[in-house]
Amino acid sequence: MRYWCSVILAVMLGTSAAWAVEKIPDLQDAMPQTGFRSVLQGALTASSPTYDRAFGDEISLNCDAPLTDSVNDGMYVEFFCIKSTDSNPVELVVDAAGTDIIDTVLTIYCQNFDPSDPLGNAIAYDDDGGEGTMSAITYDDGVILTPETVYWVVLSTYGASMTGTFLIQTSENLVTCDSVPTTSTTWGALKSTYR
Ligand SMILES: [Ca+2]
Ligand SMILES: [Ca+2]
Repeated sequence: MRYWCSVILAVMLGTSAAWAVEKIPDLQDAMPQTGFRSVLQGALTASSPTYDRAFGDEISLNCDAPLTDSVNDGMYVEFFCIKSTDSNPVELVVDAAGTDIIDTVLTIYCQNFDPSDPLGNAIAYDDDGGEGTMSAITYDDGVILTPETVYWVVLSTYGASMTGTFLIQTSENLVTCDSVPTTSTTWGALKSTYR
């Protein structure tokens, strides 16, 4: 309740100082999540990288989903390099049973995902499409990824100072791209942004 009171207060105050102090994106020590699996998992902690989370609603398969700036700057974030193995929709569901972040946000970006430009290059965004405040992009959303093409799944908190574990169940046609030769190049380019 105290959280929601804070949210309401923050809305009333607009973009005032009710939200946490902004942080500078820091991906220096972030590591890409790899592995061939249908589960994406990890934890957001006080040492996680941060970015200025966007806000959105619509899906665009042309990598131009209309995202807008949000007041939620400096959100903890983790991102996964993924690809689809076919032309069917993909599904990603934040599993409440394996997640203790109280409110997640899930975004899929086309390559490249640039944390310093969170409004660009997105294909899908979801805040509360899953259980409670958990995020989910489901089959009926129709998010079709071009096979063998790199995309980025970005999992962040909704609000400031939220931490905890997360577990994202994914469809079988979604795999992480450690076997994709461009991964290291992509990651290097991403990290070089902050060096
Ligand atoms: Ca912002
Ligand atoms: Ca949410």
